[in-house]
Amino acid sequence: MPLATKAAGRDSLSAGIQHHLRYSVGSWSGIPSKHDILQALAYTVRARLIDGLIATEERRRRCRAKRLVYLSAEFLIGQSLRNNLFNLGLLEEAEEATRQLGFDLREIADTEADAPLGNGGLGRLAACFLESLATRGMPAYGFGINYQFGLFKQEIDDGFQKEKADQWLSDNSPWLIERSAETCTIPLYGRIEHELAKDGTYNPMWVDWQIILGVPYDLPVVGFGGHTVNYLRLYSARASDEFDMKIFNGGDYLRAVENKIKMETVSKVLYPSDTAPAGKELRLVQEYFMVACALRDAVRDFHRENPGGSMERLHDSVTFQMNDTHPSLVVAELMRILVDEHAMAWEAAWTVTQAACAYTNHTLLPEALENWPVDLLDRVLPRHLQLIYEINRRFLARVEEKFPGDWARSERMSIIGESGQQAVRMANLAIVGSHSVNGVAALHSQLIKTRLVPDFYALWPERFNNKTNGVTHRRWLACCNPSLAELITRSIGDGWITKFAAIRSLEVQASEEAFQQEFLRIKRENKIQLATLIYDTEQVRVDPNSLFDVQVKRIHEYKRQLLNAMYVMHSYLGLVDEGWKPVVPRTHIFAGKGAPGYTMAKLIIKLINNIALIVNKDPRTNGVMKVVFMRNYRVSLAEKIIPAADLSEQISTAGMEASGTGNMKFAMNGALTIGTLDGANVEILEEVGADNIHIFGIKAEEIEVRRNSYDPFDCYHASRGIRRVLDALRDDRFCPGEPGLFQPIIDSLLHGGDPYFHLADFDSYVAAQQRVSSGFQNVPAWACKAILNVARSGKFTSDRAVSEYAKDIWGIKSMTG
Ligand code: 26Q
Repeated sequence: MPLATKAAGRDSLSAGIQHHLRYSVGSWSGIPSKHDILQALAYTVRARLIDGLIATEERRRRCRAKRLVYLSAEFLIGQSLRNNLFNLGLLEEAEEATRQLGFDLREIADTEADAPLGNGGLGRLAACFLESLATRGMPAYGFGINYQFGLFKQEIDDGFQKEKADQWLSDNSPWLIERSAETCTIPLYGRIEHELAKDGTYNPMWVDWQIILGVPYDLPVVGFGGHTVNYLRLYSARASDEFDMKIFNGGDYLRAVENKIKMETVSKVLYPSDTAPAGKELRLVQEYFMVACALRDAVRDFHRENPGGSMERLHDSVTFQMNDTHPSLVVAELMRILVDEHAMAWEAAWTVTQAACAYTNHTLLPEALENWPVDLLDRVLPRHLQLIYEINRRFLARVEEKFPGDWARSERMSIIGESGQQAVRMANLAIVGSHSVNGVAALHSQLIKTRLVPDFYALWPERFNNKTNGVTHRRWLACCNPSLAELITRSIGDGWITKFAAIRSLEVQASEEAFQQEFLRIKRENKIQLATLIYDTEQVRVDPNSLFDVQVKRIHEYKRQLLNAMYVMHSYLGLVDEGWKPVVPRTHIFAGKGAPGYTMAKLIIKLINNIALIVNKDPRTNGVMKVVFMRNYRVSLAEKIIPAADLSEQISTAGMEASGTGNMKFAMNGALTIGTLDGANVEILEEVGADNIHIFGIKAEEIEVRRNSYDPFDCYHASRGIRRVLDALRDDRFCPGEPGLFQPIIDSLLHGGDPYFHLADFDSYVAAQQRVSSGFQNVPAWACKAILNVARSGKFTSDRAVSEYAKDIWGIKSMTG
């Protein structure tokens, strides 16, 4: 019998749901649960996606189009149902179909668990890019790891963060399609046998390696309009049966099982830190596993599509984009494949590698750069270490040519660094092995050149470029804020959904009273919904008329949630001790996870929770202020919080936040930013204009200058406000039953030199907050500014970002015109 080739997806959604309720979910009697409906609807949508995948793949083959392989250790997908329905144009039909079954689509969609395969900004950026690339009809694919445990679930116990494993449906999600036939085999460990070839040349052999299997799972990524369905390919690690059988036949059954377990740990868990921690072997293996699987896939495709073709033109078929240094072993693995497996000459292989690879940097903190100890690499990937030495030898010869005798420079630029122990500097490897190095906001890209790697910039200025981040406005405005989306469409048509620059035509509405009224009504409605959620999850009653002041993001000292917390304490102490009357009532909303091993981040979470408890139970704060820490921040929670925000807190120490992307999401939903001149805030200021944003604080260059002479005690003595807050902390006013609990915070701020300049920026921050409060009193003026933020957020769509990458770096084109 021939294989079914008919597109399955043309039956109605209702028919599909009925079919899948019976045959996929196995529910045939009684009333199906919300979860049953979710599953059945997801399976119905999955069939449509598969039709799209097949059609897109055929189109790509026919065009022989160059493609992008986006390599990332993280893809923070969140929920999929609503966005898939939206992009397929099926939202209304799905609403009707679920209504007929007695359910509300919103409730069904809310039941879906997030796919938590990322820590924060970097992982979410990768997910936004895939959606924009599909919408633009680009042949672009994500490659990563199918972690069985994604980022931990955050519980709050007595104000402290507790981590719980989040076992999402890595092998049973309706969105994942297992592709066992494309399984690949990855060697690891082993040793090098130093041999000479017949002609006397050195011919090292990598022997005695172990094998891991990479089983791909594809998550379809549909673009708006449904014309293009690309995929994100996530690999699960499995033990090889063949390898097990060898041990097993040797009679050692238990060793065979142990080995299987060991191999399968490779894709077990996502590392929950968003800065590079001390080099852990498992993480290194993960990074190699992902890269090795992706390359095998690319090479196999190349041979399928260019039978007999020479790999010397590989870079005409594919570009490998490294999302930070996590996939930077791609440089060594590609060289190994070309030189060892395809017997290509070194120079030719190097030309291909550099032309095929590109690197995006996401951090300016030197301590967050990845370094892998040489001994560890030697044990796990001995052949790759050899290749890295050879890459480095040739590279340093170039440096010596250009800067003869400058040993200090060579030391700084060397791929192998010497600080305590010898280690491979992955950023240096990524820069040397790429034809493009980009930062993620204008300021960040500038600081890469002047502060992070000036020596590399001096050698290869043409390699460095900027690609300011963006977010998909379909998820972050159209889907998560449907009422505002509808108002926009009523006013300017629906062109903005695919051409977000068109959002600017809203500008003229900003000062129209009727439009302002509508805008404010929607904002208020979103705030009421969030207030209900806050009550349901945190049992705190908040007033939708108050100013919703929001800081939601990973908890980090450089992001300065502590500065915000200090302002909250300042307001509270002013109210209860000094009798200040606040200008407007505020609700201070926080959410975010701290890395499990990051003690200070976890103490800041505890501080915010203690402040919330004390402020919220004090009758003197009634009707004036509330503080909430919402637990378990994740994509789906962000989608509820952001549309309800009035004020977006983007207050990192200048020069430390590479870009930020939350800042963009808030602006497009009509929140005003209070922020430092850091990351993309600088560009948000440029776009929205100084009247429509609240900028404060020391600038990046000044921070650099002041770092040597800064004494936080000077600020303490000079500022009444700082003293009031720190003295209250010292006197345990925010931890009455837990004396000394927050001493480490005081120590860091005063005796530890306040490396993040909280005290230096405090007074300027308070002054900016005062401007915010008085601004909020003037309702029409505030609405006008908020609307202008929406209207002027056009630059910050990831559609623009991926088009710039496609043109300047990847050399890929739309297949849909
Ligand atoms: C590295 C080695 C070992 C274990 C973990 C890691 C690791 C994991 C995640 C290191 C860093 C990350 C994530 C970094 C991140 O999210 N950076 C953010 O990227 C955003 C997108 O460009 C920017 O907007 C943010 O400014 C940046 O902080």
